Amino acid sequence: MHDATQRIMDRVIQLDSNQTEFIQAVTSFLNSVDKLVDDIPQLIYHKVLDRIVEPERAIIFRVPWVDDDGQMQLNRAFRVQMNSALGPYKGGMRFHPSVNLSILKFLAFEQTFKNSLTGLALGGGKGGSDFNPKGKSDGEVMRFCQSLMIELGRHIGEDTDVPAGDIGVGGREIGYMYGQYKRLYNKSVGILTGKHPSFGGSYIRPEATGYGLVYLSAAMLDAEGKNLQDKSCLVSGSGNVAQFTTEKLLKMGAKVLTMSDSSGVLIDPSGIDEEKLAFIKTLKNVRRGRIAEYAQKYKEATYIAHNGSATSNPLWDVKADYAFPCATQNEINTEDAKHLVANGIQLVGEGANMPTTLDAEQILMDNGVLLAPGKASNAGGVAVSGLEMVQNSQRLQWTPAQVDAQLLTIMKNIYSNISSAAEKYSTKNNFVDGANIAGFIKISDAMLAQGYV
Ligand code: NDP
Ligand code: 2IT
Repeated sequence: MHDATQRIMDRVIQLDSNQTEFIQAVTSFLNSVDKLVDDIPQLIYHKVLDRIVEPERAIIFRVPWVDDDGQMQLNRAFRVQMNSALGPYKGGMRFHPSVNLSILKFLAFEQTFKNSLTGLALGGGKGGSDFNPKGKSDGEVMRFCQSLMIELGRHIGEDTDVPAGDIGVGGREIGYMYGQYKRLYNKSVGILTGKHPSFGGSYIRPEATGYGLVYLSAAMLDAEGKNLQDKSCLVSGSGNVAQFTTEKLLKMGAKVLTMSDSSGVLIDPSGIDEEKLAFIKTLKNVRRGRIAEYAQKYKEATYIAHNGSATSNPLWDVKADYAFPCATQNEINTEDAKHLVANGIQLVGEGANMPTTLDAEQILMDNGVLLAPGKASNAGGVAVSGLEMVQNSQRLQWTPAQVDAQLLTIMKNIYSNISSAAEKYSTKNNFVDGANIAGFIKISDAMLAQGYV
């Protein structure tokens, strides 16, 4: 890194030395934009960069709620409003016991550049709570969401900040939060995306992140004369992104060998087909069960429970052509990356946010693996959220085919923009640099024009 960039990095570390995930996200970003140091006047470079790593605002609040046994419970919740240069803050809410300010700042930071890449007028934000939805009844989740919205409601708005889903937050939670907002403010407006289509949700929003990941990966493969037909794929996770990534991979003629959850890994050499995927959807979305059940039903599959002390994940050691991490951050470490390379993996398409550690990323790229970074490859979800905002403003609802066609166009544009930025400022096929730089330039121009704010 040049001195000017290093100074920004040092300050982030000095201010928040315990925020490891945020520091990781900033390191990746600064390593890329450092390549612009000679292209942008120093003052502009410096003054935009030192602001861009600081959230415009971060709200922390308590969420009191009562469980089914009548006991009073308490959780901590957050909303990080990172950057509004391009439009209202936009990004999901995550409910998971690991949620803290570092994780939400990294997610809001990534979101800012991702949203820029979509080409829509969206700023970046992220929020969530350390609430653990696992094992909670619908009533408990509802009361928690209602209590959370009593405070969050005053900080959001259709032109201010528009949250959506992420880990642990899907249609059910969005519905409860939306219903409470309506009671509090007496307004039916698009203050959340990912709503059910019966009350303002966009068709294809549930599918969008997974479908978009496959669209962008297909575009990347196409440029190399490759495709998905008959190729074997590893998918991790079994939630929203993993399910619809698998669904689209199957539609494109690929074979999916693996899925997982936070308890363990599933390996099915005969392939997870449409019928088995339907079983997983019911298991995870309706019954909220564990993926281990799959191996009891389909005897051809093997289930391996996660071993807390293991240094690598067996899912990434299955021989396949392409890999799609769709669970959580840092799920591919250096050991996993070495396994992927040794097994001849050709593409890693990130459905999750920052699923690959910095060192693992380097190993993959040094070995010629095509790496589609999450801020580009999982942008389909927020892109269709942006389209949901447009539909809400118009008080119209587009057909699934109309939305899907726009999603495809957006993902192709993202591929084209990140590959041109990689060639212009870095090296061909360095899509990490391409995504960081293409996302940054647009925001930087906007921040500058608005008075370095
Ligand atoms: P879901 O809650 O629907 O699913 C998450 C999946 O990942 C589940 O299978 C879960 O297991 C597993 N998982 C979560 N945390 C861990 C962990 N610490 N270790 C191992 N497995 C874990 O979330 P999404 O599918 O929405 O999100 C997945 C990823 O995609 C996240 O990184 C998210 O930020 C990203 N993303 C999501 C978008 C969206 O539109 N939803 C858009 C763009 C990115 P279990 O079932 O046991 O909980
Ligand atoms: O990480 C993400 O892009 C999301 N969780 C989706 C955000 C959104 O506003 O749809």
